[in-house]
Amino acid sequence: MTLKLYAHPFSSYCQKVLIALYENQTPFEFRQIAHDNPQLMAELTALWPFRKFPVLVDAGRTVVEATVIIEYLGLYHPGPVSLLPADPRAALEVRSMDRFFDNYVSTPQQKVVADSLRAEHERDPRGVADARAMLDTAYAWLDKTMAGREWAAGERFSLADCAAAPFLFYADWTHRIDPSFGNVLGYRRRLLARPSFARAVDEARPYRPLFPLGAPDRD
Ligand SMILES: N[C@@H](CCC(=O)N[C@@H](CS)C(=O)NCC(=O)O)C(=O)O
Repeated sequence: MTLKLYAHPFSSYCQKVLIALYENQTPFEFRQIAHDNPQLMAELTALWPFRKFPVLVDAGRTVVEATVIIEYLGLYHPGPVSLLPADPRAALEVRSMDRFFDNYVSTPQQKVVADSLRAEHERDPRGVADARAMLDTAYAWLDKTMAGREWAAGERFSLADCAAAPFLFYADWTHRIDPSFGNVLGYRRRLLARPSFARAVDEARPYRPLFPLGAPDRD
């Protein structure tokens, strides 16, 4: 039975999983999230009442959380590109970098964007300032960490790079990466050149007008 992915092409967490699927050319049915499609939204709500996406369905089994979905694909639908090293110690470094990108790049980036969608009287300036400060700290830490590394956990493209690609992509749109962080910017460029991510970026182009802070004319 075909894998079903409930996702949207413009969503960063969905792109994280799409990269893994594209790396291995894994076939799947794209169930595209559309808030004006009540049937689809009811399906999503029944699968995962938090209505967060991506959600993967494999022969009646529901798998949630982008990281877990990617690990699940590696276990149940493996392809030629392994995104988690077999050596548990090397895998720990990959997971550690994956957590960094989720918690210290994506979370503050989403905070800034979500706040911009709120009505003026519901905004949280202190929370946004903290989120921007966290992004600055993350860029500085990553710049040091990436010195001499091609990919997030070293020489091989991994789960951590699936996270880094969309999160650094949108983080730079949201809170510009300072030009002094050459290692981060070079890494972001390598990610954009990776065919799996380039495909996800291209598929999301039509939705750029939806970016609430205004999509820059680049990338
Ligand atoms: N922790 C989740 C986060 C998923 C997430 O935040 N997805 C966003 C799209 S990028 C979403 O569902 N937004 C809709 C909402 O929050 O209602 C994961 O790792 O998959």
